[in-house]
Amino acid sequence: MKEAQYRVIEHKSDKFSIELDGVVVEAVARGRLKRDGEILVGDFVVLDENMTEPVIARVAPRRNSLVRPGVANIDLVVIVVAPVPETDGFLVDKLIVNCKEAGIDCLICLNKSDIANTERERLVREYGTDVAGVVVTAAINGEAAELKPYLTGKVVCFAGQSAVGKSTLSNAILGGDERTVGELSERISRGRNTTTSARLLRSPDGFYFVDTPGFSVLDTFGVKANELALYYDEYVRLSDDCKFHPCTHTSEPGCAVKAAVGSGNLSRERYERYVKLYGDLREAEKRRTK
Ligand SMILES: Nc1nc2c(ncn2[C@@H]2O[C@H](COP(=O)(O)OP(=O)(O)OP(=O)(O)O)[C@@H](O)[C@H]2O)c(=O)[nH]1
Ligand SMILES: [Zn+2]
Repeated sequence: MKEAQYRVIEHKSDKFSIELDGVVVEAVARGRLKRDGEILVGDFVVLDENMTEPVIARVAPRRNSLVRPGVANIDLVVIVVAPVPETDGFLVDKLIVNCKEAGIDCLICLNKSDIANTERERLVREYGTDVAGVVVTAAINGEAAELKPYLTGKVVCFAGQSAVGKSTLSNAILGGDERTVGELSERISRGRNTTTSARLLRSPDGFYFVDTPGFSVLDTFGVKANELALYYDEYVRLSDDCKFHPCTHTSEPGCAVKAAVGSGNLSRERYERYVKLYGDLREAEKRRTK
């Protein structure tokens, strides 16, 4: 028989809340597994059959993980943007790079469509090939129907700048279920700065929401300058036609990416941000080697 794999949904001091088919059990770790980072929220674990109490014996291999706070096996990062506050394109660009580097799908959610809903086309044009989708929501009115189908059965994490509506959106999606609502009000009241551990909230529709205090997928931004272009699908596709191999698509002559930007086939704004990010990464690398 296949061993039962429990999902770690919360970690408090030396106790892990682990879940299987909606039933939550408290378990402890022994020995090496007690060390920081050995067991993360989102991990799948197997219990020690020889113990009468639930003791975690093993952690299943992770598909991916993020740090600070540690979460494993995330399926989808929802990058939330809105008409207000004005979108920080660098943040969106970096979030996408980070998701790709970590091997996590992401999608863009344009929230507050009740205020304005004119950006979808631009977002599809800029990011269409790099994300699983671009959806539109009005969380304040509970409108999240476009987003929901992407979440089913997944472990989902919301990211994006302050005040775009991440909390409102998660309430709109998780709301309605008493157990979850109770957890949510606790979530809102607990001090956001007093704890650094993440936890998973299970939604009635069968997905898991990564609830974290001050979560920032950005904390791990550590790609190399000359690898940055590998995280832009269209640049990878065009690079065969560049004169130089490899081409950073910045100052090389005969660059197919630059040509596509010039002819309007690629977003100039995103390209200009790429050049800036590339330059910043180069600078940081130079400073480190000095
Ligand atoms: N008009 C409109 N306002 C919204 C919508 N969603 C959220 N808001 C408002 O935007 C403000 C910020 O919403 P939050 O959900 O707190 O945003 P957040 O992204 O969680 O912000 P941080 O916690 O700072 O990261 C609140 O005043 C919300 O009422 C929406 O769909 N339409
Ligand atoms: Zn090039």
